[in-house]
Order: sequence, then structure tokens, then C-alpha cells
Amino acid sequence: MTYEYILTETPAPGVGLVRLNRPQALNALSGPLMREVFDALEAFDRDPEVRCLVLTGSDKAFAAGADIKQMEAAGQVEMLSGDDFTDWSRLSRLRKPLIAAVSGWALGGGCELAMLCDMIVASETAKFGQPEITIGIMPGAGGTQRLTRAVGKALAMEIMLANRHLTAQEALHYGLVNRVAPVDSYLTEAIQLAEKIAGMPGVAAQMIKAAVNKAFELSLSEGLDYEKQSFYLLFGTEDKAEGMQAFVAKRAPQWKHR
Ligand code: DAK
Repeated sequence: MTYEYILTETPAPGVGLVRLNRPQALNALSGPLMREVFDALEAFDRDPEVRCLVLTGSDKAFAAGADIKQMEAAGQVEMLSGDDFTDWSRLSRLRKPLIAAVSGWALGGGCELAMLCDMIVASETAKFGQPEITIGIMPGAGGTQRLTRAVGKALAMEIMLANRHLTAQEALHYGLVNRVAPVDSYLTEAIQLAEKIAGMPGVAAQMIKAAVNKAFELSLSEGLDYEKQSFYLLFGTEDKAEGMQAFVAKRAPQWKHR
């Protein structure tokens, strides 16, 4: 499939990469661009040769938010009934681990898009913010919830009410990102992390992702129950048998990802 606003590649074994490619608008997240992102990530999610996904933008901008020029003409009805703003939940349904490689601006929907990923590798120039209030609206794709959980109430309020930006180092300090790397190597580091994850048994990786995300949805006892059921299910996989046999035989495991 050919895309207009994104590029796709498989830069390392088991890794599917999607790059936002609308540089003239700092990767503003228009409806057509987001549809391509969802389609490409879902295609990698279905591809048995791919076990970890990476989403990135350019060195200058991961994404400067939803497309303000598209939203300017929209009223309540268009926003409520159009696909463009309801579909973002498709990202939460991806089963394979998804890493955001973020450099430059990650504002508004760009910050929310990064936070929808499972991990974030940031470049030293990454700047995270939720500036929606400066155009008369508020975060609508998870900012008030995910950012607050990541950095705490007081700082989240300041970011959203006073348009404070977080630097990459601040984001690292608060646990919003996994690591910070120089601009010329952040994407390589993200791909290397993805390759490492892609080299793990795939079914276990998917179940770990699902269980960790449940920690944000369920009570502790419900989450522990969910974890236990998933744990037992993995004892039915070929990779469990292989992993334990390989350990005992002191050899490297050969994963089948089933
Ligand atoms: N939309 C459209 N165009 C944008 C844009 C955006 N968000 N951000 C930048 N651009 C365009 C600029 O208009 C300019 O285009 P031309 O004038 O050259 O045609 C070009 O990109 C370069 O931008 P600048 O000239 O402004 O570049 P600077 O380096 O001077 O400034 C900046 C960079 C990132 C500080 C600035 O561009 C900026 O403030 N951008 C807007 C940031 C912003 O307010 N973002 C939040 C948008 S609201 C939802 C899903 C998503 C959302 C909500 C709900 N649902 C699923 C329900 C998300 C909402 C938002 O993100």
C-alpha cells in the first residue's frame, strides 16, 4: 500500500517502523494522516514477521498536534460524528509493543500520541506540551488523564493551564520517557530497543503489554487476577516449553512465537 503522509519500513528483524512525513506542517495530525498511521500500525500488528512497532516523526517535530487548520472550520457536530477524532482508540487495541521515538515538538495531540505508545525514546531536543488552552480548547485524546498519571496532578495542571513545556530531561525525571539520546542516535536507540523486544517470545510480549496496561484500568486485586490468568495461559505455548528446556540444557532458545 502506498501512503501520502507517512513512510513505512522494517529497519531491523521483527521491527515495523512508521514515520510521520508531513514536514511542511510539523507533522500536524490531520484526519487523512491519522488514518494512514492507524492502517500502517494495524498492518504491522497483523504481520507475523513483525513483533515490535516504532512510531516516529522528524528530528524537528514528532507532531505539533492535531491539524488546527482542519479543526478551525469544524463545529461540535463534525467533531462528534466524524471519524477523524473518534478513531484514536484504534491505537490502544494494538497487541504488539509500540515505541515512540520523539524528537522536537510533541504538542497537543502529538504529546497524546506519544503517550498512547507503550514506551518513549526521546531525543535531547524533545519538547512535550499540551497547549490546547491557547487556542480555546482542552486536551481531547488522553492528555488530562495520561499526563496526570505520568507526572502528577500539580505539574499536569501547570502544563495544561499555563502551557508549560517539558524538556526531554524533565520528561525522563518524571518517568514519561524511557531514555534520552542525542538527536543523531535517538531513532537508532529506539530501533535497537524494538529489535531486542522483537527477539523475545512474541506471545509472552503481547501478554505482558496487555497486563501492564490493565494496571491503569483495574483495581489491584482485579489486576493480579488478570496477571495470574495470563501467566497460566503462557504454560500452553511452545515458547514456554522451548524456553525452559533451553535453560535446563544450557543452550540458546529458538522461539517460534506461538
Ligand atoms: N496544525 C496545523 N498546522 C500547523 C500546526 C498544527 N497543529 N502546527 C504547526 N503548523 C504549521 C504552521 O501553520 C506552519 O505552516 P505555514 O504557515 O508555513 O503554512 C508550519 O506548520 C510551521 O509552523 P510554525 O511557522 O508555527 O513553526 P514555528 O517553529 O514558528 O513554531 C510551534 C512551532 C510547534 C511552536 C507552532 O507551530 C505551534 O504552536 N503549533 C501549534 C501547536 C498546538 O497548539 N497544538 C495543539 C493543537 S490541538 C482528539 C485527538 C487529538 C486532539 C484532540 C482530540 N480526539 C481523538 C478526540 C488534539 C488536539 C490538538 O492537538
